Amino acid sequence: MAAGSDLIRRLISGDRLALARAISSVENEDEIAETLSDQISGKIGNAYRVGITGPPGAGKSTLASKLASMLNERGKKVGIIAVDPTSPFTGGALLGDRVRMMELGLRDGVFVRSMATRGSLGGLSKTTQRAADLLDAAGYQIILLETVGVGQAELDVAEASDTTIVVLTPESGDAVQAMKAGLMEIADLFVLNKSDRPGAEQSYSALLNVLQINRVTGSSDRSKDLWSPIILKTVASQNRGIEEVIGGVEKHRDSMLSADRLVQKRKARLRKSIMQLVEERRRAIFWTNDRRARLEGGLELVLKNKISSLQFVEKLIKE
Ligand SMILES: Nc1nc2c(ncn2[C@@H]2O[C@H](COP(=O)(O)OP(=O)(O)O)[C@@H](O)[C@H]2O)c(=O)[nH]1
Ligand SMILES: [Mg+2]
Repeated sequence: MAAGSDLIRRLISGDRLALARAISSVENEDEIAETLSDQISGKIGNAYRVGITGPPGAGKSTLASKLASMLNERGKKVGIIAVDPTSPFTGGALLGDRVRMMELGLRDGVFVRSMATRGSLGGLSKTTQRAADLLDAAGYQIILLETVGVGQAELDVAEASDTTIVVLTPESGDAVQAMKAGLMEIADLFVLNKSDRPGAEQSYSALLNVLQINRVTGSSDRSKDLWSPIILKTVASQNRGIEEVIGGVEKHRDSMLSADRLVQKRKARLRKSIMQLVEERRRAIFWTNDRRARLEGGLELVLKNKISSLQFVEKLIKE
């Protein structure tokens, strides 16, 4: 308990080591993790969260670091959380990229952190969100959440963002892949990175087409939004188009603010996280040693068809 409050006090005063420790604690779900999350409530809600997702190798980490640099030069404190097994922070990228990212993290006002991808699916988005909360409490104004857009867990993480950027490349089939992976539904901004590569124009047109079809047919929930996703071209490795991406995020934020969507989005996030907490708590309360023992005993009866699963559940709950 005391350890937790001391850590939070130091974290809020700008101690990076304390912040790193607190994130590890949340990541490992150790004994002070819940206390930490509890003690920062009231100190969060100031940061703007931007999800960056897309296929491996699209340039998400490169884009995140360029965005962070530029925002930092504009006087913002920026945090990057990468939930990506192929991310430079955890290996998989060229050494030069990794070194550049680490250098970025040494800057004052930029905090870089990768999260392990172990753990349950639901756990991943929960831990990411809690880590983002810690950065928020520590005064980071913009938090970039990088995830590989391949599965439900990653989509969940994207949901934890105020604005979601989907990064694609001119490599053939990306637009179609993105549709299949459900990325079209979550994107507020598309970034067509590696626009220095051949086929960039065709990919841009293809993507534009898909979006227009979506808009006309209203085939997604997006038709209810006042915001229509936009597409921007970048060459992240050459720092090209970065300013426009920041501008796009700001435009989306303003659009949400004016339509009161930001509050709704944050409420939805909060609702989910509170429900999740209730679930966890209920589960812990329910599964006493006694009930666990009775479960073991009951398995035999169900297996031998003496009682149905449902009947057994009723008994377990009632007694
Ligand atoms: N040609 C080109 N390469 C890029 C661009 N952006 C990033 N890269 C390179 O693409 C590779 C993968 O980038 P990375 O940011 O690690 O991708 P991630 O897996 O999506 O995070 C790295 O070697 C980058 O240097 C770009 O705009 N053009
Ligand atoms: Mg990466």
